[in-house]
Amino acid sequence: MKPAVLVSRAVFPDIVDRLRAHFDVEDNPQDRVFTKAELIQRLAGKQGVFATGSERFDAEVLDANPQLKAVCNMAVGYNNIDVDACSARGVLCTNTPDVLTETTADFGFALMMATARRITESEHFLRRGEWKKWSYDMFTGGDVHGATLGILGMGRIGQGIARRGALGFGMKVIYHNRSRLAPDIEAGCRASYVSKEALLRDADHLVIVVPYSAASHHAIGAPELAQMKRSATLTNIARGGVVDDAALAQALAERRIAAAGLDVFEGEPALNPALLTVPNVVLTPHIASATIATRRAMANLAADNLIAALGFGPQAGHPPTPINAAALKG
Ligand code: 8YV
Repeated sequence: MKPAVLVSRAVFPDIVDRLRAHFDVEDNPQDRVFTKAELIQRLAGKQGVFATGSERFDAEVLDANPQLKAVCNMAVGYNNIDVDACSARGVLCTNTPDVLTETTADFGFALMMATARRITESEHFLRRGEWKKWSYDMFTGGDVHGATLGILGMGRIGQGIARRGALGFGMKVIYHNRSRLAPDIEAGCRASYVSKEALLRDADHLVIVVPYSAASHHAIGAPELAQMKRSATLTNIARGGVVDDAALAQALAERRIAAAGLDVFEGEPALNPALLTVPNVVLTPHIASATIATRRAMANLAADNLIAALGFGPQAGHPPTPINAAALKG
C-alpha cells in the first residue's frame, strides 16, 4: 500500500501526478483554505503533507496526527510551521529556497521602483479621468538611480536586490542583518553593513526582506518610522508582522515617510483598512514569487522534498532542502 499524503491547496496538476506515482494523494483542486479543524481532519492517516504558507502546523495539529512524518512547504518562508514542535515529534520540515531568489528580488526591486516613482497612484489618477494637463510637480517622486538603498535582512533575496541596485542603478547599498556577511559576499553585492539606526536614518529606499519570527515582530514600528527620512520609501516583501501596518498607515497619512510598497500584510489576506485610505502606498497580493517558471520550480522542489522525505525517489531519505534535519538527527 502506498503511503497517504495531503496536498493542502490547489497546485499544478502534473506535479500532483508526480506525487501520485509514489503516494495515495488527497489533493484540493477546489483550493479550499482549511480551518485548523479541517486541516487536522484532512491529515488523518497521512504521513506527509505538501503545504503552503496558508496552513499553520503547530503542536495541536501535530499531536492530533502522530503518524505525520513530513511537512514540505512550497515557500521559502516557514513561519507557518512550528519547527521546534516538529523536531520534538520527529517530523521533518522542508522549504523551497534558491529557486525563487531572483524572481523575488526582481519583484522587490519593481515594487520599490513603483513606490518611489508613484506608478500605481498616478495610474489611478489617470483611470479616474483626472489627467487634464501637464504640471511641473505632478506625481514627482524620489529618484532610484544613485539613491541610497537600505536593506533589512540580507539573505539570498536581500543580496539579489542589493546587486540590482548597485550594479544596475548605481545605488549606494547599506544593509543591516543579524550577522554581518562575509567580505567576499559583501563585495559581490557592493553592500556595506551598518547599524539598524544608520540604516533607518540614511536609506532613501528601505526594503524589508527579513524572515518573520518573534525577534523580527514589528521590527519596523512607529519609533523606527520616526527615524526615517520624510522623503524615504519603505517596501515590505518579507512577511506581514515584520512591519506594524497600523503605525505605517499613520506615518503615510501624516507624510512622515513619502510612500510604501507592500506585498505582505499582517493577517493577510485581510488588510488593515487604514492602508486602503492612504494614496501613497502600492499594494500587491503576496505575489513576489509569482512567475509561472518559479511557481513550478517551487512546487517541483516541494514535491522532491516530500518524495525523498518519505523514502522514495533518487534522493530517498535525503530531501534536497530540509529545515530541521540536524535537529532530527540529534
Ligand atoms: C509563497 C513566499 O508564494 O516563499 C515564500 O516564503 O512568501 C511566497 O513565495 C507563499 O508563501 C505561499 O506558500
